[in-house]
Amino acid sequence: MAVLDQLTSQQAIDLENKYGAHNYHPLPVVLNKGEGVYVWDVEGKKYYDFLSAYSAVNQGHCHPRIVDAMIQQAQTLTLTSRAFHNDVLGKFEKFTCNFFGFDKLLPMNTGAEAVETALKLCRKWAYEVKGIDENKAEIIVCENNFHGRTTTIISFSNDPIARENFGPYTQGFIKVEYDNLLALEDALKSSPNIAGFLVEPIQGEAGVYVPSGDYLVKAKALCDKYHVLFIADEVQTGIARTGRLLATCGNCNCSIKSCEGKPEVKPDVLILGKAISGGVYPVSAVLANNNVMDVIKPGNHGSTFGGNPVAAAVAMAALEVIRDENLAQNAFELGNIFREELNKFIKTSSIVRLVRGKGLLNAIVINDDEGSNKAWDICLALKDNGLLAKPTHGNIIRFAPPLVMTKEQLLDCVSIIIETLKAFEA
Ligand code: IF1
Repeated sequence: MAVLDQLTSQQAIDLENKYGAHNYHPLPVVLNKGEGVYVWDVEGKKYYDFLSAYSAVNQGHCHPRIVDAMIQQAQTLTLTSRAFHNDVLGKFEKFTCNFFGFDKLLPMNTGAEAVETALKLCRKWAYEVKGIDENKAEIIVCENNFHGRTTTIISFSNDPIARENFGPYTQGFIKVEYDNLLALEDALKSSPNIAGFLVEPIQGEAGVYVPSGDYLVKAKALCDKYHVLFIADEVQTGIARTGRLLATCGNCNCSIKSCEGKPEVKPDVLILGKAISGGVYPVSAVLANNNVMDVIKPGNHGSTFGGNPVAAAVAMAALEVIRDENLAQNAFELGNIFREELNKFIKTSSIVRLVRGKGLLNAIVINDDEGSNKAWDICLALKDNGLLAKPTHGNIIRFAPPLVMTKEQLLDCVSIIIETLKAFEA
């Protein structure tokens, strides 16, 4: 069989099982087309995508403006490496720095690479600016974090599945309870060698945990007090997903109504990925002001594809779509409707404990113990009913549709979700 012959779903799954590493357990659906909020499987069944490739497809599948930008650049110049300049990278760096309000940007490809970049930047700043003794830098992270899958990143994970048998582990990290300012201040006081605090503004993979309203603002103030870098991992929460351009919403240049009057937290280091490219191409970036970013000198860090012309062109188009289609405001408004409708259902439901989230990053907690398969079974039933979602941990189902969804489509999805959940009521 020629590899490109049209496969049935089962044939596609069988190929992956035989020839692919088994590093995922996907829902049994095989997609071959995406457009806006919809995806189709190889048998032609249409679904609402309620995962958005883990918030990478905020602008909707195959957004024409982003795809066109990719095609134009791909037909012109795809990769120069950073051994030479090209005529797109500087434009991307300027556009994105102005978009988010920072002096400089270091371009990478994946979220994990950007997190690793931020950790290296923080350590170098600690030795060369803060004056911490060599090889003594400590970075504070949160329990139940998810920041990617490199050896260093899983070294400070407490998820056994992500961490087991990948040792020896990288040192120099202190874990504190998420959303606990006392624990954070104790850690900040514990040593003169604290370099940074790496935090997700909402803990996505842990189950969409939204911290207390003043947590991020007060955590940043504590970092300033102890001369420690506040590093925001907005790979999943950024790019309008939570109803604001950034979940930390720090002095960016947006004019989004939903940002008015909200506390501003300006990270010292901002980590972006996923939807910075609209899910069209791997792009990530670390942004900081000169007092931090200027510790990086030629040869200190980089990557073959980091900041390549296609990535730069795609990312500018993807960010323009976020701005021009007002997607943060749409996420803000639709997110409120989503939680309001689910809360009405939860009042009389025995199967759902609660709904939580911000903007269009939400999750429901199924009223069953963590180890049960009920969340998985519900996602299988949602699939049969035309909506794709997947559990995060145990009994939590994440709901994160593309931000281009209309109110009518959202209400249609709410009724699919509620009708599906009703079938599991005791
Ligand atoms: C998987 C979820 C997991 C991230 C944050 C960095 C990264 C991610 C806050 C790394 C990536 C992805 C990875 C993917 C599933 C998904 C995910 F939380 F989004 F659901 F795993 F926890 N910071 N999240 O969420 O970015 O290197 O993947 O580009 O690895 O299974 P990446």
